[in-house]
Amino acid sequence: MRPPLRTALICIYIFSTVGVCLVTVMQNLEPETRVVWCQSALLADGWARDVKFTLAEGRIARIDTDVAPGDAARLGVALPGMPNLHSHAFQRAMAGLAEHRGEGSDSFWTWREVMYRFLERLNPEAVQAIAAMAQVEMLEGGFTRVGEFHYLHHAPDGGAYDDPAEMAARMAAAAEETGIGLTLLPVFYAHSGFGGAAPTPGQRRFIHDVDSFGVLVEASRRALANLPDAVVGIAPHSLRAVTAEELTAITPLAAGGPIHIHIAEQTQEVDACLAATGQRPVRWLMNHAEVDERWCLVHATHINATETERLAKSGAIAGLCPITEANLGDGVFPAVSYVAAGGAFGIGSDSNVLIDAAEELRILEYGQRLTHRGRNLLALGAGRSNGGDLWRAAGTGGAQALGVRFGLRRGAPADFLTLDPSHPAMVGRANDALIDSLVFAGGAIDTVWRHGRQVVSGGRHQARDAIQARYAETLKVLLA
Ligand code: NGQ
Ligand code: ZN
Repeated sequence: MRPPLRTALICIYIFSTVGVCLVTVMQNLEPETRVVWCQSALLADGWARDVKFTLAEGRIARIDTDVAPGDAARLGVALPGMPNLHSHAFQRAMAGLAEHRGEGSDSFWTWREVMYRFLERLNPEAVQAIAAMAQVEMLEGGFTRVGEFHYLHHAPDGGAYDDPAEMAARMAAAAEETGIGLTLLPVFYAHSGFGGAAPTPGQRRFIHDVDSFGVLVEASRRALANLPDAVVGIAPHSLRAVTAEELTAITPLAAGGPIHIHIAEQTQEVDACLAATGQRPVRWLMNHAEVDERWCLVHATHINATETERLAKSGAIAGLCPITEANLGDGVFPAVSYVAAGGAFGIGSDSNVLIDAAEELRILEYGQRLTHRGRNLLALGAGRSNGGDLWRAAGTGGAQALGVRFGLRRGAPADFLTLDPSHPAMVGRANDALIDSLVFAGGAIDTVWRHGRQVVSGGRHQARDAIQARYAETLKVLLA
């Protein structure tokens, strides 16, 4: 090549590289605006057709209905994303590994032993790798925000990490990688049973006193400070793990954020609570704490009629995790009477043994059908869609439990998914009938948008390949 020509080519290369860099920098500085058009959408005030969403700075800046797509990206049917109000991300990596029969009779408590042995091997890098994988599956499964009930705080020997919020920072890092909305619920855990019993060795990575927990909550806030629209609440683990005095002492640390607790999952725990306090867990909690809209009672599975009424009237959310509750043999929450009493609920993937918003709703409804030998039990009245009512109720309740608001409206977070109405399970359906098919007939999610960004296309998360490869490497070591 002649020297002048080479010089010219080098110059062109340099200028175009600099140009591309400048454009990239400017794009990053510009608040990203996108316009997408959906055939139909479930908006906060009902179904609409031919809907154009203008997305800016993570929010829905504008909604136009009955408009032509123009040059906007064309999508199918939009639904607001589902909040996942209860997750222990690390448990995803042991999904399916506790499904073979042991020597005695297997139960929640023997599963918990397996889980404790599994978590002994987890370091911060592994926790981030597993959490990212679980969050990818959550987004693909229709969940756009997760409430991480986070209790794996310390090193394997029980000693604190240099940064007390090391593990919280890993949750934030995973959320940054996957784009999921994060509500972090740092867990206070101090005892192995009622009456302030000392924790067992298997619990040493969870333990705080009231003072060190205050430090953790503050450090967790800092760890999430740069994550868009993150929320921090608190979670007393259960009445087994927290005394009355500790509960009173830590509640103010929520500072207006959500307060979650595991409450009455196992009959053994109800019996132990009765023996220790003379009251059942939900009754005890409502007598000892101001249970209101800030609260989420996870696994209020075992409640009697009085507790059902009281919880329903309190404004708190019942956190239901139907897949895990079935998997662990917990029992069936009395959802029909609770909803009839005006109770609010949301859904969570909890142990993450299987991650799918529609399937949580399906198992929730099927538990009621099997119990009552009826159909369409959680639809709110005659002529109403079972799937549609479940999606709206769990969405509204789940969002409240995670400190945000549910629904597609102007100014709301741009957190939504779209369905492909030509999918065999969806074809020929419209509006709520599409949600019925999603929940009960295996309809599929096509795209997912979170904080205004498309994170899932064709049912697949954009970072799935890399996150799955790292997860596979992590598991190779963990399960060796
Ligand atoms: C948890 N999971 O914290 O991971 C619990 C098990 C316990 C559920 N409750 C441990 N599903 O409750 O003590
Ligand atoms: Zn849990």
